Amino acid sequence: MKSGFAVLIGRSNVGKSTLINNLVGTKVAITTPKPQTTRRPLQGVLTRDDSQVVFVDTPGVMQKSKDQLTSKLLQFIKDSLKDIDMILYVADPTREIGNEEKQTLKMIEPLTQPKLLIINKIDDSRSKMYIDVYRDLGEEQFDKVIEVSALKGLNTNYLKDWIFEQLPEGEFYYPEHAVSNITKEEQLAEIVREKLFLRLRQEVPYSTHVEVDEISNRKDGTLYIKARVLTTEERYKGMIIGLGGRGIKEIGQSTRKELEAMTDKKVYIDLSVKVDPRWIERLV
Ligand SMILES: Nc1nc2c(ncn2[C@@H]2O[C@H](COP(=O)(O)OP(=O)(O)OP(=O)(O)O)[C@@H](O)[C@H]2O)c(=O)[nH]1
Ligand SMILES: [Mg+2]
Repeated sequence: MKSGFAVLIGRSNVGKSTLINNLVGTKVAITTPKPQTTRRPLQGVLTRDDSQVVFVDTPGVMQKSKDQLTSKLLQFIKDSLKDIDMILYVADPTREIGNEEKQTLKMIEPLTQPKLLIINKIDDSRSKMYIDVYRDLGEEQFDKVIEVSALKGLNTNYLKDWIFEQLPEGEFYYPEHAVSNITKEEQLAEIVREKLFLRLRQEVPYSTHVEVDEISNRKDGTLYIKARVLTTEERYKGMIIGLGGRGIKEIGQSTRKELEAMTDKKVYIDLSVKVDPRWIERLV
């Protein structure tokens, strides 16, 4: 048997979470066009015959900033680099190499595990702009370069084959059919957070966190969910709720639609908004 941990690392928005979902074959991580969507090192699992790879999604590396959330996320990234079997560095060739790339490259420099540079978003015509720069970087500092589109699933089978080839001998870490390490409550909270990120502007999404208090099956077959949206400040609370409650209602509706498609059940979701600035401290 073969098994191992493959960590996905890279700056924000390069498509790490989109790629995990593609590789695992189901949505385990949330994805949005906004930076810092991923906040925790979530694991996605892919098992093929007698081999199992555990992908570790990480928050995007962001320029050194003094805010508490960014420093916490950076610590999560550093912790995720311990005890791994390979490094999957994801790059976005529509954007040039900047300080964030340099910071990320420095983090993986001392590591001796196999290093793969994944050049993502090749479906986007703007990827031509910097693709050669990333190809050169790959030649110099990586064991292998693979170009993919996580969104369209281009070349991802080839990518999987390479990953499986690097796996060391070992027992499975998860049951054969597992896809992720997160609980139902955590997955639900993440889906609500995705909808918040998609709807809210500027700094507001970064003030929010979601906690799920109840998931239960009602006698009539509906799935009942009670969740709280937490925000750091009173003024954001109003913005999340929106005029006449329209904002929070839309967030609830889009969450419900996704859950109904996922579970094939009727879903009732009870969402409230609370001011609680201490959620960042509780983030683990
Ligand atoms: N065109 C194109 N867009 C992509 C591709 N992969 C991801 N995206 C888009 O890029 C944006 C960011 O994707 P995410 O998967 O959330 O990126 P991430 O690296 O996980 O970002 P953080 O969690 O914030 O670090 C989303 O709008 C995706 O739809 C791709 O292959 N092609
Ligand atoms: Mg992500």
